Formats: sequence, structure tokens, C-alpha cells
Amino acid sequence: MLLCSELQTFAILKTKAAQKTICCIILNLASQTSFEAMKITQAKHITSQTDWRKCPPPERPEYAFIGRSNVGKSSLINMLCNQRHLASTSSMPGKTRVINHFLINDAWFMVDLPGYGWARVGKSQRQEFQSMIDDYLQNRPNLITTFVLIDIRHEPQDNDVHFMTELGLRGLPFAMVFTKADKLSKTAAQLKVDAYTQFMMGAWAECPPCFITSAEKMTGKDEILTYIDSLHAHFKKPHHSTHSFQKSHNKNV
Ligand SMILES: Nc1nc2c(ncn2[C@@H]2O[C@H](COP(=O)(O)OP(=O)(O)OP(=O)(O)O)[C@@H](O)[C@H]2O)c(=O)[nH]1
Ligand SMILES: [Mg+2]
Repeated sequence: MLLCSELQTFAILKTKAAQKTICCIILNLASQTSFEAMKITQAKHITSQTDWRKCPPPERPEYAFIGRSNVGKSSLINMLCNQRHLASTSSMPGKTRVINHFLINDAWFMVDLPGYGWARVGKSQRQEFQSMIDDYLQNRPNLITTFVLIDIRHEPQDNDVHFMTELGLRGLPFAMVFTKADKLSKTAAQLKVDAYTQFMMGAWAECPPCFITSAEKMTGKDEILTYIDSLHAHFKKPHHSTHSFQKSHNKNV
């Protein structure tokens, strides 16, 4: 369920499987860089869970970061929060294996999710990760948007495309974040994003918001934070929460 409906515009996902399916795409506010970027003054780890029911009460707006293993989700969160070790990173894929909540400015959550597409895990563990992520995405009423991270160097990958299609079919807004832009020249990076956008337009009536980032060079920080700021101002607290999170687990929330 999404609570920021006034921010949604509707677009038709044009894929064969989803013909006539109306999907939500959030308004493209990515270019609104004239706003002064939000400052993160406080970021703290709150909880790490495998079950969405044990996540913090959904009383604050929440933004999730997802993508293939090793794409740079945890590094991006650290970069946005100006901290080196808030989220654990590794050069080996499969570092993040649970749903990690970080409370930002005592007001909203960033969520670091396990990656998908990690070849070395067995089938049953892959299915476990898959259900953990699916259930989380489906059941967080305070999830405003999901940032889908894509390595800027690669062509569109089946699992990313499939994941974004699933989000669209479920009516869950998302934005695309191209990572590791420092690995390419500025021109080459822009060409990659343009090509990806073209590719998306084959399936979507309009492209979701896109951000070009580098955790190494701190690229894209102001744009993403400004975008988040523009969205969570519209968050409405759910009347009733059905989560089973025990307040004693987390006195900070
Ligand atoms: N050059 C460069 N390397 C990056 C960037 N972001 C992340 N990395 C590197 O990519 C590797 C993976 O980064 P993580 O942040 O752990 O990736 P992740 O998506 O959280 O990975 P999992 O938790 O395993 O799914 C690390 O070696 C990072 O240093 C970036 O913007 N530029
Ligand atoms: Mg990670």
C-alpha cells in the first residue's frame, strides 16, 4: 500500500505480459536540483531483520535500496549519510543478507536490502532472500519509493528488468540509480543512461526518475536527498499498524 498517492502519476507498462496493466510511476522530480539539498545530521542503525513483521513500526516514511549483489547499495547509503561504516560493504557479493533499517534525522528510514542475482547461493537460499524481499516490499505501508540500483557499466540485465517490471505490476513506485559512475567518463556515463532510458521506453510509457551516482566521488548525493525530501513531506501516518515489532527491541523508535 502506498500513502503518497498525490505524488503518483499513472503510466502504462507496455510489456506483453502486462498489457493494459496500469502501473504507478512517481513524478519525475529528479531534475529539481534548485532546491537546497536536505542535510543528514544523524543516521543510526536501528535493526536488522529477516521478517518484515519485525521491522520498525511503519510510522515514518521509508526508502529502500535494492539491486543486484555488489552493485553498491550499502556504499550508496554510506555516501548519502556521510558515514564510512554505517552499512557493511564488501568487494565480495552477498554481504547484506537481511533487511537493515537506518533511522535518518530521527524522521525517516533508509533500508538496505540483500542483493539479488548472486550466483553463488544455493537455490533454497536464493528463494529465501527472494521471499524476504518480496514480502517486505509488499507489506510496508510506509514505503514511499524503492531505489533500484544498476551498475552504469552494464547493458540491461534480465533480473533488473524483471524486478522493475514486478514493481510496476504491483504498483510500487521506484527510481533508477546508476552506480559506479566514476568507472566511466562523464560522457560515457551519460550515453549509458540514455541507452538504458531508451530501453525502458520500449516497455514503459514513461521512464522512472534516474540518478547517476558514485559512492567514491560522492556524485548524485544532493539530487537523491532532494528527491527524498520532496517525497516524504507527503507521507501520511497509517491509522492502524499491524506489525509485530516489539518496542523493547528498539527503544530508539
Ligand atoms: N568504484 C566504485 N566502487 C564502488 C562504488 N560503490 C560501491 N563500490 C564497490 O563495490 C563493491 C560492493 O559494494 P557494496 O556497497 O557492498 O555493494 P552491495 O550492493 O551492498 O552488495 P551486497 O550487499 O553484497 O548485495 C565494494 O567493493 C565497493 O567498494 C562506486 O560508486 N564506485
Ligand atoms: Mg550490501
